[in-house]
Amino acid sequence: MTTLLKKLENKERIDDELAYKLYDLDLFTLAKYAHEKRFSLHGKKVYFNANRHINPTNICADTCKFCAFSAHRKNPNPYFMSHEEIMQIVDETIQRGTKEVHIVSAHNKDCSWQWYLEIFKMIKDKYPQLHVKAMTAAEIDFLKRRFGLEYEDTIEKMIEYGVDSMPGGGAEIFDETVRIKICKGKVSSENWLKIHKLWHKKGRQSNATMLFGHIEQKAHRIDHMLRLRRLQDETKGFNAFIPLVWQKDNSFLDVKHQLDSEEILKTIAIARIVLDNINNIKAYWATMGLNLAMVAQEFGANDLDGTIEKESIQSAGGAKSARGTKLDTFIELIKTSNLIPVERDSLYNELKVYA
Ligand code: V47
Repeated sequence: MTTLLKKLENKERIDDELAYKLYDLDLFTLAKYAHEKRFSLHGKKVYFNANRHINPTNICADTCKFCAFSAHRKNPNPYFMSHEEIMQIVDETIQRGTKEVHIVSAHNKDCSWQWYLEIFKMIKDKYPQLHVKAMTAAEIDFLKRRFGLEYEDTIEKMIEYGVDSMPGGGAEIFDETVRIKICKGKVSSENWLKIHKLWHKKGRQSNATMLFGHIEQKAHRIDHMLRLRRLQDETKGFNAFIPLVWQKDNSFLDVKHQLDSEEILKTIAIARIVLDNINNIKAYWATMGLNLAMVAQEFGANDLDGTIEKESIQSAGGAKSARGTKLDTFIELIKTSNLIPVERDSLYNELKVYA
């Protein structure tokens, strides 16, 4: 433990072996070092963006046990939006000042690659300034399994048709023994990382998530972060790390507990310490609530994600996030916490500092 504390004190990288000991430290020791790092990168700034989530379909060929969003017997409301419906959402959200659409679909066998490309093009032709964050590595892998599309070709087309950045979804937990129990058949960890690497090699940026608080052990979370750290050392393509607190309602996992705040904050602090090469740690308010996401800003996080407007994935699992948050709410909360609100774009360029 003394070696670990010495390294933390000296601001040295925590090597792989020592990283597995981080959860043995108490929350406030972790917070001290995580906050130091957060402060050195971002000072008192807390970032957020004006975004809109769009989930065009919930009909899924995969059967992830943690998921409450996909249409199944606990959520028997299958839907598949038309391009016109999606464009109507985009037209409306633009009026409200949205700068990013975050488009994630379930793995629908009837959804052709052409269908995806057409909607990206429609959005970009009409609103060239709107940032399109779309296509998780899990969706790219599904296109390969369903239609035999090679990752490289899919990525080329994403760029050609206007996708600006990739979201971090589908990472879940990289450990293969856990993965087989919670999302057997979906993109493998190796391929998730490979797809992001290919995207980064094109000079593009993406995010990385980690779904935690289900059946995984603490060591699996550390392993997950270390695999991301290794890729980031190589490519520098990840903008943000987003630890997603698993929401347990309507799932097919036999887990009754929901993580407590201490464990969530510890995980955020550890992420800030281990992922010394990823600039931004999001406290995703949709999975931990706005209040805890604000507290997390003192435990290593520097971002709240965005307004979202309509949230369907986590709210299906019980989160109180279905209707998004107002930009003014972020600003007020951050100001009253004696921190500095900063509206950013999707690539973390500052748009407005509310000094
Ligand atoms: O990959 C599914 C997760 C992810 C549940 O890149 C659940 O900026 C909690 O990736 N409880 C999709 N999580 C969302 C996602 C995301 C969200 C915000 C920002 C970004 C970004 C990416 O949602 C899935 C899965 O890991 N998820 N079900 C659930 N019950």
